[in-house]
Amino acid sequence: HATRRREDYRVPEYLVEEIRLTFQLYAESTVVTADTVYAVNQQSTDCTGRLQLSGENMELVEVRLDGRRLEADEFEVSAMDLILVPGKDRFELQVVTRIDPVANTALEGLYCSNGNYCTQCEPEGFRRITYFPDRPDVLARFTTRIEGDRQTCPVLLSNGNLIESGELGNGRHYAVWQDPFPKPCYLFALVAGRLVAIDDTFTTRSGRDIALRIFVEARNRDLCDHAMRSLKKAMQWDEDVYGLEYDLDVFMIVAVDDFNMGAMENKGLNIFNSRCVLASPQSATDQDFLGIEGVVAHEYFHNWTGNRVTCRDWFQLSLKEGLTVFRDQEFSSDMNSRAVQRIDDVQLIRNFQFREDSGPMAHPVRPDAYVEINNFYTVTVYNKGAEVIRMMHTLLGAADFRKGMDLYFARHDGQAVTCDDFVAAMADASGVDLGQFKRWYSQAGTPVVKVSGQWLAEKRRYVLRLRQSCPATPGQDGKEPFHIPIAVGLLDSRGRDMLNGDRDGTRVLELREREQSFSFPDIGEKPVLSFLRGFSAPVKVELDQSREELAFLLAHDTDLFNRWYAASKLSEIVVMETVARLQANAQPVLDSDFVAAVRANLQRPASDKALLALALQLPAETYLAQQMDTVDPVNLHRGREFVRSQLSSLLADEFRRIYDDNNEEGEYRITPEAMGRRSLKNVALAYLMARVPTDEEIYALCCGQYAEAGNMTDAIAALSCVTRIEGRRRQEILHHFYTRWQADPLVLDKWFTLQAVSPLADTLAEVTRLLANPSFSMKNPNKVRALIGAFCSGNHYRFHDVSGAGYAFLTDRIIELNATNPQIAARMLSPLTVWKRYDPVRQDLIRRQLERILAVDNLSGDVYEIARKSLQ
Ligand code: B3K
Ligand code: ZN
Repeated sequence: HATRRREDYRVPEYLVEEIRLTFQLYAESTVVTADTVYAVNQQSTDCTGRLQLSGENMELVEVRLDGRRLEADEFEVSAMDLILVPGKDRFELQVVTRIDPVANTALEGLYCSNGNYCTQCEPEGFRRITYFPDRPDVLARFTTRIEGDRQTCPVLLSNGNLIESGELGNGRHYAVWQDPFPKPCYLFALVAGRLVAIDDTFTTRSGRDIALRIFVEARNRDLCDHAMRSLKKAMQWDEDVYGLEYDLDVFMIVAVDDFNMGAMENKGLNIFNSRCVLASPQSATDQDFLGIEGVVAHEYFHNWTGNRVTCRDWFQLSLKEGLTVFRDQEFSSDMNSRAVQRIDDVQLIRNFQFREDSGPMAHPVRPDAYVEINNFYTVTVYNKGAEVIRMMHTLLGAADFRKGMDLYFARHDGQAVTCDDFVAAMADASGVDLGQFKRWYSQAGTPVVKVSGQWLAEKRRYVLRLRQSCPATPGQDGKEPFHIPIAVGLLDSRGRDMLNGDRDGTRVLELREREQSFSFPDIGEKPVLSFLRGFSAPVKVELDQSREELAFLLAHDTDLFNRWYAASKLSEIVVMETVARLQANAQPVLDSDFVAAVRANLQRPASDKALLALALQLPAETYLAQQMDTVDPVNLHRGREFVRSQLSSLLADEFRRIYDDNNEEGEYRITPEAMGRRSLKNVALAYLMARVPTDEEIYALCCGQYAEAGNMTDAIAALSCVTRIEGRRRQEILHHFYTRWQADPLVLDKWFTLQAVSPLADTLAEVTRLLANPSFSMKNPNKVRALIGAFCSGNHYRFHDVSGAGYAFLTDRIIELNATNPQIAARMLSPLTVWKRYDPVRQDLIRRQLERILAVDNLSGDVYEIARKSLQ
């Protein structure tokens, strides 16, 4: 398992002028003929004369150089590459390979899903199709001819435009696609199968008509409207906000059931996990609708940020991913509620990215080394990467940021570039010095900002003292100070912003030193500090704020994000205090000021219901775990449940009123207001159901909501409450749901997940039984995530049972998946990586499982890298 390093980058010795591919599709034996025109790269200084092509998991049938078939001694072929010395500067190579799409359970390269053929080539899947320079800085024009059976594969698709099609006899037909834009091979795609198309059009601002087409299996025909609407909105938004138009005559999306991640931005032919396309109010929740809108937009936006301008090497992955996540977040903010979107995005950073940053897999946004690049499609590269872009947006302002984007495209359209190139465009367009800022790309770890504020009455001045530090991460001991934009507000006693003259009463401070003070003149009364508004930087804040101040911010902050933050901080303090009491064997009591603050929040007329719903939710156990020196899963769970059940009984009337006031469900809409109302109602229901012992009337109410729900959001909300409570009715309702949705694999994913995240004592036994359910399959990544992933990553309490049974269970599954789908196996490892945060007994149990994994024969590079780093 070799390590690859960013510093070892060399420009390619040969470039590709064009590649013509022919696929003769047969389920177990597809023949691929690749005719490729190579030419020596004038830029290259390595003159080895050797052409080294990557290739894995296929049979090499023959190689021809300018038409002449090469003898076996004229090339070298190994399990990973093909090497030959062409002896000329420009030549055409024909490579014929044979592959088995049906046996391909890794879902990388060409594979079959439900009898349909599809591909996944990013990052290094093209090398499972043919021998090729499988690296993103080799861009080529692709022409693809597909031959297949007309019955089983009426639809034959690839990138670009269809230039020819026809019959072949023997029941077979063909299609030829040509992509006019040179692209790296990771953007290549092929789809063939029995699919139906949903058609629409979009007219660009320059007046070109683009055909939009979503391909799905016939049974899913009616589930594409939302994805199509989302696509059109995304196309419009990219024109409006960035002046970016689509560039081919057709844009296609294909939905497949077996897919390792969410979706893939192949040029003109995006391939999606069906989970990120299909939706109806009956079968998808509000979260699903939002998720689909976001992913459809994300993949579409890649057409410019990723495809037209791509990455020089995979260390630069965040160049396209961080930027495209930022773009999809902004799109979703414009389409829905900006504050809710921000809170969701920040929760992801706090719950998962901070955890990654503090564990053995911590890496910079632009990593320096990897064993398996698939392991670096992480929350750090994607979501912290998006925060880095957002900070530049904050530092430059929207107008200069846009100038920077324009300059980036003007300079680099059609090129494969680096994160440095992106930052240079931003700096040059705006005149802002981003030299120090670039440390966000190179230094891993979450910076900590320690804050102290002082109001000097006699000087009418407020002084803020900030100190930054960043903990060591693997391979990076000392860190240089970051350039951090810190947005702050100061509120007077009536909750009004005092920093007038600043935008929205918010001032952006630029923290560059390890220690720096900022002074605010003309502050005539002691202000309440609203710090890090909108989460202006991905940092941890150490700031002693009293419960009174937090309650005040929760009630009055003009920054809606910080209102939520205050609520979440307040509940964190209260839950952690309860946990500490439980650990000390003391009787827990609920702080009455906290109850009063929550009550006030419930009684205030809710201007934004979605925000109120978010403020009412207690922080997740996975987040709270990070706040403990030694994680204590049992008391953590009990403490959090204690707070929930206490709030439930003390505020039963308020929750009931909120529930009743928001229970009117007319025609289903997915507007922000309607989603906000549903989420508030369902948070109230969850609190009502958290009462111990269960209130019979409430239980009936909950079952009634399940039975009468006209949409999946309400049905799942009710079902999720029921699955947390033992009893016969639980079984009946779960059985009812299963029977009702048996034919819909995406809805069944929810059914698996609800059982996996249940806090009940026999959850692991239930999860183990569900592995044998006929609707479950270890070959389908969605199912693996829905059941095994949900239990191990979403059920902190039961997974970390001190018997170690959860750890052994996960390890067995990882070993099984290692042999079929290494990417998914490696993903599943993440809850084991943070073992050092637990007590000695659990540490020992987890370490033994990690060692068991490392002892497996034929361990994939994917699993090896994460298990190895975890033990170091
Ligand atoms: N670019 C793809 C991710 C490919 C992941 C391969 N393990 C999806 C996306 O970010 O849009
Ligand atoms: Zn992406």
